[in-house]
Amino acid sequence: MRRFWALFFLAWPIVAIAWSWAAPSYGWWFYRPAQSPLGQEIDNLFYLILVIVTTVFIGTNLALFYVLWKFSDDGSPRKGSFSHGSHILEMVWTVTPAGVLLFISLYQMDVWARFRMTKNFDKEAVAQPLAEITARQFEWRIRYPAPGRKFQNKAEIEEWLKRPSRDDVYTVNELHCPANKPVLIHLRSEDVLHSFFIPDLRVKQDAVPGLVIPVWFEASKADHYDLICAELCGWGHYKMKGRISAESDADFQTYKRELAAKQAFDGVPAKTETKKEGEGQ
Ligand SMILES: [Cu+2]
Repeated sequence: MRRFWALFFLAWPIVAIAWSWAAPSYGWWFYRPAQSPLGQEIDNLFYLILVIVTTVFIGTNLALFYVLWKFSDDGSPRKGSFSHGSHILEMVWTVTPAGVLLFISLYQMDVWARFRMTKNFDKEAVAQPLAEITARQFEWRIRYPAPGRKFQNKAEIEEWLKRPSRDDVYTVNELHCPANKPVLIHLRSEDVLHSFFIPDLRVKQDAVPGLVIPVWFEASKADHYDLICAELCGWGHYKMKGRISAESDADFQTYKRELAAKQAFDGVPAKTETKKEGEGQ
């Protein structure tokens, strides 16, 4: 029994490693590898941090095991020794974690800058934004510029963000985009804080009332991706779910044209059909 605590602390790293080893084959890991180039780099950062904390965790537990095993009370009379601390030891375990944190913060700067800093965004994506997305309780409202519309300059985009155009195309919860190239959306919120989250692409950005936030992402291949809200935004937060359909550029243009035609449909059948009806009478 006197060895119990030593074995107890030895068991945890073993359990953790065995668990982590088995997890991917049971589907208890990321449910899908990142489906975007930047997402893969974010995963690499995650794995780097995982390796660091695993090393520290195993090292700490082994040290704990050693001390508990070696110095547990075996009944023999021994005199305790009292320590008032060690300056060197204090320095080592303060400077080492500080160094590790500094390394991580410098190492991730490049990925962060590419994801967040507007000056690094893809120029083409910035010049022709895909859509404006307005989060509200509890849906994603999407506004595309008219099919074929090309923005001439930044001022025109700002104007478009301030005032909707008559030929804009609207939809809800179903965002289509071209695959294999960076696209940019302008994110806003109509009511409370929401969070625009595409887990497969490792993209997450808060939608903040009063702000218009540019967010870019790139889907590596034509596929469907979940779009969910990652900020508890009210009773219906759980159902604030959309879908991203990444497709070929041509398919995307067709989709937008069809959506625009559906929206412009006023209930009167097209001219040729009207004529036929007239002929029948
Ligand atoms: Cu929400």
